[in-house]
Amino acid sequence: MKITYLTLILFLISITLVQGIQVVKESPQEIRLNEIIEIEIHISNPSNTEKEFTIEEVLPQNIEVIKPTKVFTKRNDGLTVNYYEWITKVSPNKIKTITYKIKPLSLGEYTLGSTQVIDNSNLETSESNQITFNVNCISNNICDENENSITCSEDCSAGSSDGICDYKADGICDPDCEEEPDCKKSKIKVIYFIIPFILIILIILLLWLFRKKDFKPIKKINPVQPQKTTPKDPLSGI
Ligand SMILES: [Ca+2]
Ligand SMILES: [Ca+2]
Repeated sequence: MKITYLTLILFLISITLVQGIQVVKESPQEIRLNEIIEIEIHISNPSNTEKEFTIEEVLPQNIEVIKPTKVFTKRNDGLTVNYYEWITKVSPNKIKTITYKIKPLSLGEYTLGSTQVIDNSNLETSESNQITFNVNCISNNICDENENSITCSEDCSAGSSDGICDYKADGICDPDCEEEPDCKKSKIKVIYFIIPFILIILIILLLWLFRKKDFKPIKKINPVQPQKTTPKDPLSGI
């Protein structure tokens, strides 16, 4: 009996999940700097009635909005964030796609959090997947200040001075690492050279000091002047 009830509950849950709206977000995985990226949000309405949704998409920092140009602002975890909002209707058993365009202003990885989709008929909220994409450099054969071996592998070789520590034993001492297998060896070599050098200098210094002490100039002793004696008159005592 218990098994029957459990099966029924699981069946109802599965119906609810299937009946729930699906929100899927997608974008290209990488673009070049100064390019515009288009993001698509697909909303499916599996029910037999038309539904109206409010869609909220929080935008990442360091971007320029391209289309639509109108953004809203709110406080989120102490930060002021920009977001898009759309109110749209989706026909029964249909999928609607909403697109927007932004222009990332810096190199590196961007993350777009989940899109919030609220069913206005019952205020149930659905969330999309998160997505990430990379903004790569425009190669000019120079490892520029804002570039590194991750964002611009064409210009910045691994192990170079680019602000990223490439910790690996590849025969290159990366100057960005505090410790690195290839840097340790060279440090040990320097120590082996410096310590004997300092010891030799100390020995020479000590020898010089001792020598200086042993050869102190002898104080001049005034020679004893012979006392002048007046010759006695041999007849004086008589
Ligand atoms: Ca460059
Ligand atoms: Ca480096």
